[in-house]
Amino acid sequence: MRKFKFADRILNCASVKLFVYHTPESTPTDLLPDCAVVIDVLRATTTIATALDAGAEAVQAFSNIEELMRQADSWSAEKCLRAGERGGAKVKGFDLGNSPLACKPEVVKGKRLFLTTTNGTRALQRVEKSPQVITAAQINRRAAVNYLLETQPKTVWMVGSGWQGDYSVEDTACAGAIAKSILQQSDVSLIDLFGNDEVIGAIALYERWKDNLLNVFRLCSHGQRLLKLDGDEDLKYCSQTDILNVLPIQKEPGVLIKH
Ligand code: 3SL
Repeated sequence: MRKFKFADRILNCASVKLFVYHTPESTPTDLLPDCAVVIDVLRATTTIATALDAGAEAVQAFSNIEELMRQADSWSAEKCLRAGERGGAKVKGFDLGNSPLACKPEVVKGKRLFLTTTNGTRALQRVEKSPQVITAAQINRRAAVNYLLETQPKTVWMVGSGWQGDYSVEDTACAGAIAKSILQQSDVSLIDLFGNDEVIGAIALYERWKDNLLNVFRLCSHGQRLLKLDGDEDLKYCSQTDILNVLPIQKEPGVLIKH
């Protein structure tokens, strides 16, 4: 990833408009943004960032298991890992589930992850035709912010993955964390930056929980689901801020590589 120093940052991003959509279903169907930021903190976009940081060649996302199997079967066996979950649990017969903690360099280095998840991969599919698509999570928030400050897309949609059409608090909190950081690092006014009211709500949510993200992850419905699957270590990992300097970016529809 290309790094740039704080002093190099363009601090005037008056032309950037941020929009937050809580779920893929709530995005407009007749429009696309200049840049889509797909967020699934628990856990798809945390796993994608971790896998790429650990040296995976790419992560290819599928909403459909049959299509994933078809494409993975045509890939060289030693460079392919089938990964994914349904209801949080590993898909039967797959190499990996959707735990970011399983994405160790010795497991994923040089390999392509063929990944299917309940919501995150659907959110990616919803915006895959946008000119720029990146993914973000709490663990790589700063990398996403830096990219947006550097490239200054005119319209940015931060799309939470939610859970089967319903709102997920952790995705909106992460969108708020990104919006807040952009606001702090630019000289743009609130009114110029905010594209919809959801941005104001997302920042307020993040401000309320920013010192206690793990607590809200343990409280929220998907956190509860993961705790029943013994997922507390995943919650702890996913709740950390800015621990990875990696930015997943879409190079072709559904295929994410390290920027
Ligand atoms: O829904 C998704 O995309 C997943 O991230 C859900 S889970 O955390 O793997 O259960």
